[in-house]
Amino acid sequence: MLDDAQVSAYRRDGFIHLPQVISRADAARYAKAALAAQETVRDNREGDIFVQLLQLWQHDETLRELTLHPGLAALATRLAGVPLRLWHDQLLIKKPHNGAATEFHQDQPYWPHAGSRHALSAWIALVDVPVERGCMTFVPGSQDLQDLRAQDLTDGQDLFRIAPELRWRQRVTVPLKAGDCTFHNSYLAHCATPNFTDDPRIAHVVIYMDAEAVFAAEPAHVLTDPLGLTPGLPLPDEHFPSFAR
Ligand SMILES: O=C(O)CCC(=O)C(=O)O
Repeated sequence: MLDDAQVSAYRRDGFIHLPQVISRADAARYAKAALAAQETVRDNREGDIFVQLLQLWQHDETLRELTLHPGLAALATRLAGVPLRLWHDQLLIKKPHNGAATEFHQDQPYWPHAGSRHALSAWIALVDVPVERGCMTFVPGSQDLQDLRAQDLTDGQDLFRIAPELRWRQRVTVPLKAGDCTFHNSYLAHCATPNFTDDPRIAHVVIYMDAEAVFAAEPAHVLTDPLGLTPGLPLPDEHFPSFAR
């Protein structure tokens, strides 16, 4: 459970670090499933930043358990303060010595949602993720910037071109042990270091959105484009399960 001080800190800073949301043993079990999923699930991303596998909850029984975990959804709901549904999950695997940072960006501008009161991601470390293996860095408070265009996460200067004041803000880098998690607001500026180690960095990310937000025709998105959704209507539970009680 989260106390009021933790919820207030999340709402002020836009992120929170929660140690051991799952045990190390469970993290190891999910890491094994993640590595196996690389053989069966198509990589959605070109380039060196990370391998991106989407919708594990639809492809893998073991990872489905993590994505749809009611305890994790309850933490997200308490932080968000609104009923949530799953937007999507993703495994983000930085290969050993991948040589590329995930550059500063916000998440929300990539997504075709309108009327969202809150969206957030649970970034769960399935292996130890020290700074050298590609942990996340956040700009606390940057979630207040909600009118920026989408930023290029391959370009380290892109966010600062459109929000130059962010360059001078304090950054917080959060190494995670296997089983630890961070939650971050969908508007929070964040990045991740390259993987300088001999082992893969494996993160499972569960993205929650406002259950009542509606589909917007733009921007295009790989998950909604094939579904023929109607702009202005909530996303269908069948593809985006609701955690609302
Ligand atoms: O894990 C990474 O490299 C970046 C993750 C990220 O940007 C996110 O989860 O929103």
